[in-house]
Amino acid sequence: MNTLTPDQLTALERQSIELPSWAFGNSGTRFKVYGTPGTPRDPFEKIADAAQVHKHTALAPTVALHIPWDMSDFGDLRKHAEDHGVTLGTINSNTFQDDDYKFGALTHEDAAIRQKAIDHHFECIDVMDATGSRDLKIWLAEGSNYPGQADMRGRQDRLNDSLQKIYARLGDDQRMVLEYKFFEPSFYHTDVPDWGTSYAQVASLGDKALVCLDTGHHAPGTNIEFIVMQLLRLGKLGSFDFNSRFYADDDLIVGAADPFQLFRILFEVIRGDGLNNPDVTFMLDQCHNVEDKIPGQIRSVLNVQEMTARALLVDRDALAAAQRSGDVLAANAVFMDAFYTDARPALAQWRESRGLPADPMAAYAASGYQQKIAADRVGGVQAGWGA
Ligand code: AOS
Ligand code: ZN
Ligand code: ZN
Repeated sequence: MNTLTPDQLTALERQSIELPSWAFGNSGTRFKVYGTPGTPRDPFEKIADAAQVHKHTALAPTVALHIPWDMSDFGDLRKHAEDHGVTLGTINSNTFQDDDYKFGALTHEDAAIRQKAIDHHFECIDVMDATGSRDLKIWLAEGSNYPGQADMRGRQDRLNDSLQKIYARLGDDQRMVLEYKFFEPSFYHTDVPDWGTSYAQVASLGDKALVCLDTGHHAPGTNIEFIVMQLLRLGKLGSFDFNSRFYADDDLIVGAADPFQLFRILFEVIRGDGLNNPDVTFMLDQCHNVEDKIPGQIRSVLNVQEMTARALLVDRDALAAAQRSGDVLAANAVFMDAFYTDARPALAQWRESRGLPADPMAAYAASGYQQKIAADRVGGVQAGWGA
């Protein structure tokens, strides 16, 4: 059971996870942002750090950028990424750090402010042209705090109008993914709170608009794997933002809080042909507030790989037979057998056979890179306030 078949190993070899540039910057809570020695001072150093994750795992060949946090000469940044063995991925827009957006951006009552937010997305599409990125990811911090404060219906209509304009600007090979989040920073209503709203909005735009599912953006107890199944079934799952949470949008290391949930999600990904499907981007959206960032990202991609391996181990023929015959406990046992199988020794051996470190965490620690950046870099920046 704990031996991975050649087909399963091929699936694992093809697995690709996109890292967020902001995971390498300092981050924290509203109470305190702790600095970490060696934190990147600009997007170029973030890319160099992300490349370390790929170097030790062969799992993370692309890096997502955030505009304006990662504003640079994108021709140079693209070349720098390629020189480091990675490429630039999803471009994330930002309409949540400007005073004009206090009462909304793409939904704002004032047409001039809406246009400013639309123009920002046009700028992001220009960046995509320069970086060669395919996806524009939109997460909106818009909503209201008190009943009666805002006309929810009017905002939904204005949102659709703004999204139509952004969509019309996309190139033939470009896509838009619309992320949902049930609350925060607004606490009464959010304009894109759930997958249904995101789906309704993107479905009205066209084939190049899809849903982004951030695993931390649901109410406690939500059956996230059901949403994964449904979006894959509808052909509308464009991307994941992987992370884990104990309480709200904690942005902790994926698989740290609930490995079984990650397993269940990945099982539905495999069941729905979403694994290694170029139409579905597997991104991380995490912050490392107290732990070192590069090993935090290495741990994260390994967690995804380990749970993917376990999900691949589910005996789907036996599961289907038990499901067909109504054998509840046998079906559950097939599922749980795979979940309880420790794939780590097999994965370590397999990594070594491919010229990778058996233990990427140990290999990174031994590499001296962390000590080198701590000595070389002074004055690293906070995620969100980067160059
Ligand atoms: C915010 O809660 C969302 O998860 C965003 O995807 C993301 O964390 C933010 O836009 C930083 O890029
Ligand atoms: Zn996210
Ligand atoms: Zn989030």
